[in-house]
Amino acid sequence: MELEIIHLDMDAFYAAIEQRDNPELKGKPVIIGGTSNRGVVSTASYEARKYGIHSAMPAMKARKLCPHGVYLKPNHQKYKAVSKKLRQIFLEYTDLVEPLALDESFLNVANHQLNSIQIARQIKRRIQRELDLTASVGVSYNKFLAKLASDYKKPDGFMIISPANVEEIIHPLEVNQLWGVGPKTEQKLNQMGLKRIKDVAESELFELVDKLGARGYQLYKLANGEDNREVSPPKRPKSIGKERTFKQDSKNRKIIKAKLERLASKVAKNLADKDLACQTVTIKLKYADFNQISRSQTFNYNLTGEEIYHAGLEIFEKIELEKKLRLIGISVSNLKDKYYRQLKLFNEEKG
Ligand code: TTP
Ligand code: MG
Repeated sequence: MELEIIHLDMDAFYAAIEQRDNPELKGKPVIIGGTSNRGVVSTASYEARKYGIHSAMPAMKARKLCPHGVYLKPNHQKYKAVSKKLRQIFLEYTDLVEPLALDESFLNVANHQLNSIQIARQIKRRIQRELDLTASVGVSYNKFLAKLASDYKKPDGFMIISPANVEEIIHPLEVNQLWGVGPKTEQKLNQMGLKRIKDVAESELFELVDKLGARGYQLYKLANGEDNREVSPPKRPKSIGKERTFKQDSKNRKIIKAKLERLASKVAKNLADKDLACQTVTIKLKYADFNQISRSQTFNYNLTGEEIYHAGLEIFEKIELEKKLRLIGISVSNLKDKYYRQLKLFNEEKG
């Protein structure tokens, strides 16, 4: 049970960004959303939470609770940009990053030379220095516990849950802190006399399964600190490509290269939009008689932007055109996260 999972959750994310960008708002109750009477609150600064304001509260109610609060419209573009920067920091440590929301991610750092606690502290410090924001961070040996840990001392929290302290920390918590337990399941558990995680951990498994089915088994495991869900990065495409048929079959290398450049720039843009880079470039040619060939080249570093065209061109230049071409295509594969510094390279640089 290695401590290799980190969970990070930014504090009062939207509100903290607005306070950062407008120092007059620091220390004040700031409410994002709820600018129109019919809306709901997206989030509230910790100062505003003292008045009982929280996410998803109707604006009307928030205004009654805190009439002198500063109510702002959300600026989603800005929050997305911050989220992207956070992701770039995370990807310097591992490519096993699973975002749950704009401001929240799991990291599996098992493969890094530093240990998870060092990494978690470093990331927390960097978020403070580079983004002027605070995150709450949890470190543990599975996802459920890492998330509980990050939530434990919010805001600006740092918490480690290890096999040695797990019971002491999670046993006193209410059952709604178990992953996936909403009001309905909470009620069922309460009706069984189970109010705290300790009660679930020490209950009879067959009774839980009897009342809750497979979910009962899962909750029993969680209550005992067990969770075997992997940190799984979002699925990325296997390859991205573009191809075009010429209006007229052609053997004119200049025309073909111009077409290749346009296709490559579209592929590069598509890749960049997804924050990806590639290590393999493939050129596909279809001759006028419909015979088709493809040639690939693989690199041991990440290619982006114009590098993709240059790689494609290099491949194309080596091909002897037997006949007129009907179609040309370029595709990229072996896709990598653009911001992920490969560990090997990283280690070599250091050594
Ligand atoms: P949260 O992490 O749930 O909340 P938070 O970051 O504002 O506060 P904290 O983590 O310190 O408790 O959500 C992140 C952002 O997502 C939040 O700033 C605003 C947005 N959000 C909504 O727009 N509507 C919602 O109902 C929730 C819960 C969040
Ligand atoms: Mg948050």
